[in-house]
Amino acid sequence: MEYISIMKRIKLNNTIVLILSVCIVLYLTACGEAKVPDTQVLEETEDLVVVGFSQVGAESDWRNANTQSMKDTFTRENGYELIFSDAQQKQSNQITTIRTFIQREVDYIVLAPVTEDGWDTVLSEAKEADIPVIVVDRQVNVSDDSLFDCWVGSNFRLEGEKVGEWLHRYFVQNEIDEAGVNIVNIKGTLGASSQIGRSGGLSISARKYNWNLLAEAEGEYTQARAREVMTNLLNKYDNINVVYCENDNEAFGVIEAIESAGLKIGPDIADGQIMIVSFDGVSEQAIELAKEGKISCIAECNPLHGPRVRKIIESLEKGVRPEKFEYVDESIYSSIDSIREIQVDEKAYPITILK
Ligand code: GZL
Repeated sequence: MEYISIMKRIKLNNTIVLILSVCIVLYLTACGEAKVPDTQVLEETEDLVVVGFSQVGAESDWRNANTQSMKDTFTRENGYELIFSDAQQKQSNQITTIRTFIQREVDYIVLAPVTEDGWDTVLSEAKEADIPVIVVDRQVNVSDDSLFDCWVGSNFRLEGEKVGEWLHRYFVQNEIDEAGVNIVNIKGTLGASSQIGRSGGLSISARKYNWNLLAEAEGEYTQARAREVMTNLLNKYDNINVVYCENDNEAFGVIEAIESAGLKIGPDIADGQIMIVSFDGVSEQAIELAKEGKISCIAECNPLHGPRVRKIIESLEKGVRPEKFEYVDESIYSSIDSIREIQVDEKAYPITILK
C-alpha cells in the first residue's frame, strides 16, 4: 500500500511540475521573454481514467452484448482508457489478468467473474494496491465484502422464479396436471451466480407445484454443448415435456437436437410437443424463435452494464460511495398472449407479448 501510494504521489508531483513549467513558459511568452518555437507542440497530458476489465469470455450473445456495452462506454472521447481481457471462461486467466492490472496501476478494476468462488486472494492484492474493484454480472463469494467496492447485475433467482410462475400459469390455464409434468434442466456454467440462481428458481417452483425434475445436464451456456447434452437426454428419455434452458444459446442447441430427433417443439405438451423456456432475450434470433413459439417464454437478462459501471466510477471519482449492490430491472417475453402478468413474492411482473 505504502509503495503504491508513493508511486501515485510521484505521478502527481510530475503532473504538478509539468503544469508549472507550462505556466512559466506561457507567462514568459506573454511577456515576450521566451519564444515557444512554432514547431514545439506541448505534449497534451492525457488525463484518462484507466479501467482494466476482466471479461468471462465470448460464450454467448449475452456476453458479446455485455462486452460491447463496456467498449462503447469506456472510450477515450468519454475520458477513459479501457484495457480489455477475455478469459475464455477460465478463472485462472482472470486472476492473471487482475495481477497484470495491479502491476499497470490501473485506476479501476472491473471484474465479470466466471464463477463465484476463489477470488479472496487476488482481490486482497487489489485492495493492498489501493485499486477499487467493481464486480459486474455474476457475483463473487468472498470472506470479506470490502474486497470489492460495488456490484451491478441481475437477480438470477428471481429470473428463475419468474419463468417458474409463467409455467405454472400456463399449466393451470391449459388444465395440465402439473404433477405429471417432466422437466429437464440444461444448466449454465456450474458455480456461476446465473446458474445457481436460475437453477434455484426452478427448484423452488418444482417443489411448490409438484413438477417432476426428470434430469439435469450442464450446457455451459453454449449452443454446441447444449445440443450434445440434449441429444443424450433424448436418447435416454421419451417423456420430456419441458426443457428449461439457462440461456438462449443453449436453447438454440436444444432446438437443433429436438428437430434432429424428428420431434415437435412447442407449448402444446398435451399433444406431445416439447416446450422450451429460456433466459437472456438479447439476440434477434432468440426473439424470432419466441415469436414463432419455439421458445415459449424468455426471462430477460439485461447485458448493458457499461453505463451503470461508468456511473459507479464517476461517483467514486467524486469520493461518493454508491450502493454496494445494484440490481437491474428486467422483463419477461412470450408470444403466448393469454398470460399478461405473473406474480413472485406478491409482486406483479407484466409480460411483454411478442407479436
Ligand atoms: C447472466 C450471464 C450469463 C448469461 C449467459 O448475467 O452471467 O452468462 O445468461 C452468459 O448468456 O453466458
